Amino acid sequence: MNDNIVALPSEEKFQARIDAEEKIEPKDWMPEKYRQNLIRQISQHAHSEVIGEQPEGNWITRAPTLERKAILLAKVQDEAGHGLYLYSAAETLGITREEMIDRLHKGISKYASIFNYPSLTWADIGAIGWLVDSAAIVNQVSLQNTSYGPYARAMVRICKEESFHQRQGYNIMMVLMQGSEEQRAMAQDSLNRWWWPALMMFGPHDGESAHSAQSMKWKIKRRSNDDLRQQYVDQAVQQAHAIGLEIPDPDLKWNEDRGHYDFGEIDWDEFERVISGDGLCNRQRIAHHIKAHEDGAWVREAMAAYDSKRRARATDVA
Ligand code: BYC
Repeated sequence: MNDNIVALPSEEKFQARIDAEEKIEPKDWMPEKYRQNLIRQISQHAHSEVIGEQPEGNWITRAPTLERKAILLAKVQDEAGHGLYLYSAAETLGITREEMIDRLHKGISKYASIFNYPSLTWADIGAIGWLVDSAAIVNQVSLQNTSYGPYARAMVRICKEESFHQRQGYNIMMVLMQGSEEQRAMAQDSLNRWWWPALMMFGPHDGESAHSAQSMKWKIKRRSNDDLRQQYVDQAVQQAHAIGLEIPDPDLKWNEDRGHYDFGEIDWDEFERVISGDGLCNRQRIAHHIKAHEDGAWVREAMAAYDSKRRARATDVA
């Protein structure tokens, strides 16, 4: 840290470190609002990874081949791992795992709206991998440069794994599009249902985003919601066309002047409904998580007992 920064009062010193692209680490001083905002975003990110296992897990027993089943199993396990890295990163900010889970169960803490839509067909597994993981990558590549060290470092590994997820999803769609009439129709139907929820993953328009201004100033977020969404649309449209899929948006049009696709308006009423708990699967997702958490209580208790015994033995030896 340079001498000029050391001489400033805490808040200004903190902002100067952010402006100088220094990473903030767990034991560093930070404004309470920075800490709370990070806990909010990282814990919601962690919940999204874990709840996202549900629509995908729905198809593990029905994957069309053993190879597809093995790939899907590995992907779902990766998502659980992402949840673990992110919960661990959030814990460095002074919140416990139990508190975060409790907030999820009480509906205080959100998770990505897209996981409140059902996975009805095998093609939906392709659409989730292709569209949802692509959206996650576009966002998370920018988060590799977020100002909080543990969050930034978690993102590096997560992005590598999401790239594999994206490819397996796109591969499912590609193979279906090379198949029978019914298979092509199934892939198109899936894109029709997941396209708009995928665009909602980037959050409200910049002007409506409650947290963006402060999060950008603190470099928690590095790019705006609309900016990331535009990048996503530009790349997804080309990927769809390459395998013969049509984007379900009559307003989609290449804009030569902007060098980007123009696209239609998201149904923001639907977005609001889903993030307020009234989507197609919200209740089912939370009920399932609560049951799995309760069923796993004995594992946590056994691990805690083992850990305290191990520590006691280590103290005896010392
Ligand atoms: N869904 O001020 P804003 C995955 C909320 S998982 C639900 O713009 P912010 C995968 C927002 O939380 C990857 N809620 O917020 C896993 C806020 O409400 P609160 C998921 C949303 O934080 C398994 C309010 O709306 N990725 O890929 O500045 C299988 C106002 O919004 C959503 C991440 O979590 C939404 N879509 O920006 C397969 C990325 N959008 O908190 C795949 C990390 C907004 O005040 N998160 N809200 O109650 C972020 O980058 C940011 O939090 C967001 C929102 C861009 C999502």
